[in-house]
Order: sequence, then C-alpha cells, then structure tokens
Amino acid sequence: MVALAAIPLAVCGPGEPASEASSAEAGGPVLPTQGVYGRSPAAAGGIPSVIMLTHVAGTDVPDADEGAVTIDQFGLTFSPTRIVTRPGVSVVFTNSEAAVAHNVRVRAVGDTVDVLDADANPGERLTVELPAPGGYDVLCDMHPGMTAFMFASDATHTALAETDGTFVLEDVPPGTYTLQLWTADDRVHEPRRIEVGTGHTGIDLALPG
Ligand SMILES: [Cu+2]
Repeated sequence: MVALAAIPLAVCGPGEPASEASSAEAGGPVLPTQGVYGRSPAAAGGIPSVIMLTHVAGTDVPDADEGAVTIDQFGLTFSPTRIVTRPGVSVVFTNSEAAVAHNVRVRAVGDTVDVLDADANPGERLTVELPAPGGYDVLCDMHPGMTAFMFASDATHTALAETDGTFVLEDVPPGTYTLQLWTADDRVHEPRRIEVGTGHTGIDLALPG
C-alpha cells in the first residue's frame, strides 16, 4: 500500500486572486471560494473517482433527506447521469417519455447482483434505496448506452470527479477532515486527514504510474 502524500497545489488566503487567473489561463478547474479542489485518478470505464470528506469534529452534519434525488428517463437518456445520494435514502426514477418504455437495472460497480431490475413504462415511478456506501451502475436493458452512475456516501462532503480526475468540493468550512478516495478498481485507498483552511485548498490524489 502506497501512502499518499498531501501535495498542496496551491493554498491561497484572501487577497491572493492571482491563482484564479493562472488557473483559468491553464484551463484548470474553477476554484471554490471556500473549499477543496485538486486531481484524482482519471475515470475508468466511464466510472469517475469519488472524493469524500468527513468533518472530524462531527459538527458538519448533512440533512437527513439529503440525497433524495429523482432521475428522469426522457429522450433515451437518464437525467441527470451522475448523482450522489446516501445509503438508505430513496432515489426515484421517473419516465417522462410519451410512449417509450424503459428498464432500470441498478448494480454495485463490479457486482453481478441487481439492487433493482424493473420495467419503467411512461408515467411510472420506481424507487430504490442503495444498501451500502459505494458506486452503482444504472443501465437500461432496452437501450444499450443508456447509462447513469450513482454514488452512495456517508461523508459530509462528496464530489464526483470529472473524466480527467479533476474535482471541486464547494463550501467546505475550515477544519480537520478525513479524506477518503474511491475508485472503480479494487484498489484500497487508505483514509487520511487533511486540514482545510480559509479559501481554497489544493489536494493531489492522482496515483503514481
Ligand atoms: Cu431505455
């Protein structure tokens, strides 16, 4: 197991707007006014890296119904195609097509057991509760290529990274956090502590090699 070192990309306090300009020139991420940004492993097979922060002090508690999300099926696509929810919170699938039937199949990434496998006719609603933290593929058996990704997280702040691995977590108050990285492969990423300061804090989670 390789211990990941914290590599601050940039830690800026108030009155240091230069890094925003340099980031924009480089085509980098839009930095959060208050939060964490950085790099993580690139997406694998369309499955993004996921970055989770949990406030060590435990005062940064999310709402109980946070993660109650609706995914619609319309135009032969799921919308949105990427969501973050919480284990045990209901995710609703709707079908807004005029006449196209769909199917919703939900599986944990890398698993072969269906969490949900049901037909979704126009006007119908399906509900699923993800049983455990982690990533879940969403497929429609009737339309290959019609896919979505759901991630169930217990963390107080969760970000799905972009395809290239860049990520931004907005509105993370200053403090000490446990950072956990999740990727679609079986690699175990050891949790670690990070300090979030005032302004934006850069973290490099991209793995060597
Ligand atoms: Cu479909």
